[in-house]
Amino acid sequence: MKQIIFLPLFLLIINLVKSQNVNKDLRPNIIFIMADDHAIQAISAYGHPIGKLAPTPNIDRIGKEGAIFKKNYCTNSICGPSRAVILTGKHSHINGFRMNGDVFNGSQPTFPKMLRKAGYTTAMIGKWHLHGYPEGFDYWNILNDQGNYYNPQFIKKKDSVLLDGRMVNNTAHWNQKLPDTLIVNGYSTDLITEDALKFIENNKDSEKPFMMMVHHKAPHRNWMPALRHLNKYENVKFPLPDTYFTDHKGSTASKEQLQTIYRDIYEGHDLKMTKKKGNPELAHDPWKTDFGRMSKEQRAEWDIAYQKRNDEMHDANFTEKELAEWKFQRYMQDYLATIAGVDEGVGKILDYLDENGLSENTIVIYTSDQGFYLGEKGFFDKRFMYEESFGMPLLMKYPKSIKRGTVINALTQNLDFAETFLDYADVKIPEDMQGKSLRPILEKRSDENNFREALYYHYYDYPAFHMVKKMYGIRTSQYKLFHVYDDIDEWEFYDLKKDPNELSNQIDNPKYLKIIGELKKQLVQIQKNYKVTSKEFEKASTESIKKNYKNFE
Ligand code: SGN
Ligand code: CA
Repeated sequence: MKQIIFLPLFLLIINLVKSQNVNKDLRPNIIFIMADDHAIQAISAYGHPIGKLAPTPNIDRIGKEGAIFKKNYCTNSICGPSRAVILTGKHSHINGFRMNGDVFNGSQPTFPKMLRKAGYTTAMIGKWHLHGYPEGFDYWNILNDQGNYYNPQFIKKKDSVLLDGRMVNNTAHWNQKLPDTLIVNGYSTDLITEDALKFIENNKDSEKPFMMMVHHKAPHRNWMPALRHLNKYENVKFPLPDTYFTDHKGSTASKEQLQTIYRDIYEGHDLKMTKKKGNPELAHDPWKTDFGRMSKEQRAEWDIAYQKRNDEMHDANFTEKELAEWKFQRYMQDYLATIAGVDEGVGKILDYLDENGLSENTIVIYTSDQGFYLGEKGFFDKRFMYEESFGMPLLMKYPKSIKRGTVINALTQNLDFAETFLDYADVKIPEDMQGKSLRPILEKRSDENNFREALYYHYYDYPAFHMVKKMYGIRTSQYKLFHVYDDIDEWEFYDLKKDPNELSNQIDNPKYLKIIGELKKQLVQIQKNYKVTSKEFEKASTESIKKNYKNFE
């Protein structure tokens, strides 16, 4: 009797196990973690003195267990555009999202859509900022617009129904007041991490592989650390960049920007400076939504953490120069303390993968949407084609195919991410994508020196916040040439070996005449290859644009 019951049960179990093995899709899971405005200088694996004082052990782990890219760049150093390039594998002039505030055309092919079609479960959690709801995801839970650090508003895939009446062509009306029910109490970095862990938990036993994008708000302006990190760096003195007080000789665009720490940063909103000693009321704080949304308890803890330091500042009677230096320290302390939260989150995800036997078959990527200034040339923010803002951190691990401790020096770009993900998922890379899979160089199957001769860059967002002018240009392994245009017509050229800080524009140096001539030709060629047309410059008034681009198309 017993045998009669147990035999079918036994066969059922055997079949179940068998069918699982047969059906299990062995392609790797992909976890794509991206921070917002995380500078290379602030990741300790890159060896910069700032990173050493504020280590990021968990982010570094990705590089140690896998690869670190030393020369990775964006194509357009600003949030939305970088995200659109990453999704499409196409430059801004092709995917149509040139500057923040544009609306992403969600009907175009993107790597998440392709992965989903090829059998992946796809998710997008955190900052999206493309002014249109995500498409191509089984699950999404995004911050509204830029997002806030404290008690942020999240919109979930199902919530979009609530807003349906206000959606036009899949465009969320970002400025409309969203229902308060979408506010989630807590700290944005932690909330995003928790949701990411939940998603892995829910999908780890599925037959399908998953691709999850975990996109943090931190360390974006106005740099509000988690309560547990408010005092983390208060006693650390960060090295002031040699170029902090530069006069920007040779660069009108650098002279005319509005992103200088000691001039343009908001003392209350950004630096949490108070108006008076002994009073927590903030100095200049034009937008009330960041502090105004904190609960009474959060705000009380916050005020206590800053009070002593702010009072000391009031007592100090600084000279102008001393105050400028003090502002740099406060900026660094807060910026880096928000990164401490991100690093802890990365650690939680890596630990979860290890503890659940998922590490071997999961690709983990860490990057930022662009680089950022930590006081170099006196700046915060990004946008310029100089190294700090043009460069992007990139670390990637996949134990199955990437050797521990791999260092990549090839010129790579965010333009290559989509192609890389598709390649690892065995999905054919569409021919009209403009980047290249990084897989061959990661697996050392091809010589990284031949990966790419030159990078192309184009920034469009002017006139706009921070007033960084429009510019496009080219970077090779040794040189950088870019044209600042529209209400100006100025070229900048740097020999990066001789002048890594890009302080001395050599555009008129006769010694470089031949090299500059060659680079200009190469720039026209690279624009042709990437299908840049004269339309791109239609609105620019500069004569040299008209001269240079009339023979396009
Ligand atoms: C906000 C910031 C700017 C920043 C842009 C774009 N000001 O406007 O400093 O350059 O976002 O950043 S804030 O005080 O409102 O934060 S991006 O990363 O989204 O491109
Ligand atoms: Ca950004």
